[in-house]
Parts: sequence; C-alpha cells; structure tokens
Amino acid sequence: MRTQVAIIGGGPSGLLLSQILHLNGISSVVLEKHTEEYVLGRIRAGVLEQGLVDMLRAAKVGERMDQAGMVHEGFDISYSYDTHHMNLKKLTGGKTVMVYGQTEVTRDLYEARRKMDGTVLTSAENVEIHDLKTEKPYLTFTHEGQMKTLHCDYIAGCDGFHGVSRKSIPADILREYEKVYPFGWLGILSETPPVSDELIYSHSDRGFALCSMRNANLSRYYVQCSLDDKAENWSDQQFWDELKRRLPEKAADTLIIGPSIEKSIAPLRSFVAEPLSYGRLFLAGDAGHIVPPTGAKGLNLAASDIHYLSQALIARYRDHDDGLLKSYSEIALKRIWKAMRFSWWMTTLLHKFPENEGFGDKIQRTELEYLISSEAAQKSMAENYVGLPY
Ligand code: FAS
Ligand code: PHB
Repeated sequence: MRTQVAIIGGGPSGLLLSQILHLNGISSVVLEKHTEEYVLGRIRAGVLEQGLVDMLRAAKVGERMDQAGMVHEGFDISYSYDTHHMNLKKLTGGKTVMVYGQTEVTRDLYEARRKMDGTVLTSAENVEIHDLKTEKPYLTFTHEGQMKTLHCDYIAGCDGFHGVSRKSIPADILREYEKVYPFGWLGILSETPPVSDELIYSHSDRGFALCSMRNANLSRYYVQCSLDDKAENWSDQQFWDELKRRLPEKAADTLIIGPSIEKSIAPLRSFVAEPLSYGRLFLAGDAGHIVPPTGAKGLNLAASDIHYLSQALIARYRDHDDGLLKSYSEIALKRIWKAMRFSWWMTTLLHKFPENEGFGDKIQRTELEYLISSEAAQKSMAENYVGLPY
C-alpha cells in the first residue's frame, strides 16, 4: 500500500486531519487499532471552541453539529454555594462555545470519511513505524489477519497518550513535562434533562463538581474523587447524593436524577512532549499532550494541532514548501503551553487539594473571590475558555 500521509489513530485528531487533507487533494490512510464502535463508545469532551467549530464546518463535517449542537454564551461558577455567572459573550466581545459531544464529532468524521471513500482501516493492530529519518518512511501493521506495509511520505501520530508514535522519538531527543493531580473525575451520563441551561463549575468544601450536558435530555455530570476510587464503588444514588452536596441549593433542589448509562473515572494530568516532530513523524492531539479536562481544552488543543499540521502539509504538497512542517512543533507548542497553563489554573482554582490546608486554602479562596469580583480577571478567564487564537 502507498499513500502521501499515513495517520496512526482514528480518533478526532486523525480523522479530522484525513478529512482536511482529502479536501485539499492529499491522500491519507488512517490506521485505528480498535473498531469504530469501540472508539464511539468512549465518552469524552463536550465543549467545542469556535476554532474547532469553524474547522468542522470548513471540513464539511459541521451539518449535524449546527443542527444538534447548543451555542453557550456563558457558564456559572459556584463558590461557597453562591452562583456567579461568567458571561463569555460579553467578556470576550461576542465569542461563545458550542456544546456538542466529542462522540458526535467523531461519529460525523467517520461518516464523512466513508462518504468520501476515505481509507480508514479499523482493527489495524501492531502498528510499527520504520525509517522515520529517511525520505521513505513506512508502517507495518496487521489487518484482517494479514501483515501489511504502508509506504508514505509523512506519518501523523494521532494515536493518543498511549499510542506508539511518541515512543518512536528517541529518548535522548524527547523531553516530557508532566504534573499528575492527586485526584480524578468520576463522570456519569444520564438520560435526564440538564440541571441548568448552561454548565455549572462548582468549588465546594467536599470537592469539585461539574454539571454539563450533551442535549436537552442527556446530561453529563462529574464529581472529583480520590485516585484510588473505582466507578463500581459508586451506586447511582451515592453519586447523585454526593453531587447534590457539592451544588448550590437551587441546583441541588431541582436536579433530576435517573439511571446512569455510563460511569467512569478519568485521572487528571498535565503533560507535554517536546518536540512534536522527528524526521517524517508529526505528533498531534493527545499523542503530544494531555490536559486536565477542567478547562475543556483537550479536544480543542487537538484541533489547533491539526490546523497547523494540515496547513503545513498543504503548503508542502501544493507549494513544495516544507517550511511550515519544519516549524510545526514550535508553532503548535506555543498554543499548547498557553492551554496547559489555563487548564492547570482552572484545575487549581476549583478542586480540593488534600495538602491545601492553611495558606494554600486561603490563596485558593482569594483567587476565587478575585475572579468573582474583577472584570479584568473574568476577561482573562473568558478569553482562554473560548479559545485563544490559532
Ligand atoms: P484519542 O485518544 O481520542 O484518539 C487516539 C486514537 O488512536 C484512539 O482511537 C486509539 O484507539 C488509537 N490508537 C492508539 N494507539 C494506537 C496504535 N498503536 N495503532 C492504531 N491506533 C491507535 N477533553 C475535553 O476537552 N473535555 C473533556 O471532558 C475530556 N474528557 C476526557 C475523558 C477521558 C477519559 C479521556 C481519556 C480524555 C478526555 N478528554 C477531554 C480529552 C480527549 O477529548 C482528547 O483530547 C481527545 O480524545 C484527543 O483526541 P485524539 O488526539 O484523537 O486522541
Ligand atoms: C463535558 O461536557 O464532558 C465537559 C464540559 C466541560 C469541561 C469538561 C467536560 O470543562
């Protein structure tokens, strides 16, 4: 087999890159190790920045999002059981976010790739990368019981945090920066009406909670939990009771509960790998970085990586100019670190840190009171939440 760009990973990063390249006359093959059904079964992000919304529309994948997605002009922060509205549209001079689940974005991308006869090989296992530092790299993998070889010009490592791509960069070249948080998020999905029209980020003495949604009858809730906790330790009723204890009174009283249709725990970490390119390999999305979901940046950072990488590949094939490929890592990392900072800041602001007794606790409360009382502080938070420019 041969293609211009071999893409490892059939999540949102890999699929969006393949779609954009196709629309620009560049061939690609996506290798995904799981089945499409398995990939679509993972419940992840829920908030899209305008940059990603614009990319999906430009990539002819925005139709269902525009029908089913919900434009949100703000969200609430609950602190000391008081509610403070953050009017993103006013604070940013008109910018908003779109609430539309990553599952649906990924479903739309699979559908679009199928419609345009894209080559997305699911259940492609044992992917190995070869000859990265030559002008003729290639991949080997097993698919439908056969060992196959994919020759290409470039390789996009879109295979997430646990993929093979990042590990293909030599240890003496790769630098990794990581912070692991001393807690996780226990999340559930329930076919119940959301407790509020907008998201509620709640700081409480018992820990963080988040009220989000996917549509008018599909809610997504999270509570901060300890790292050694397990989803199976929580009955639905225990989850609902704990969530209510962490919400302002009005939300707790009006919360409509129901059976969970998904329940899982996600660990929280901040992680960046540098550089994001090595020879003919380019890392994008979770393969290169991980953010705690507090700032809703994970999927949105993957999008800006794909913006930079697709523009670089288009320049290479259309204009025979590989300048943007050479500067991809440096350009992408500038935006990545700003989103890393914001996600760390929002996580530090809203979660209960076991070691945060005394001074640490006072500083966190002061930070919250400053945010609530200062329009300048709110403008800074808002411009990061809606997404810094690409
Ligand atoms: P993904 O991990 O989505 O996709 C990588 C793909 O590569 C996967 O399908 C995987 O099967 C495949 N793959 C891996 N190794 C391979 C190999 N060797 N060969 C072939 N294929 C391989 N972000 C938010 O903004 N908000 C959230 O609330 C949020 N919640 C999250 C909850 C969890 C549990 C996790 C893990 C992440 C969450 N994220 C959230 C972040 C998430 O949305 C990611 O940013 C997003 O999935 C990034 O997309 P990709 O880079 O495509 O990586
Ligand atoms: C979600 O809906 O899953 C979600 C929304 C906002 C976040 C994190 C997760 O900050």
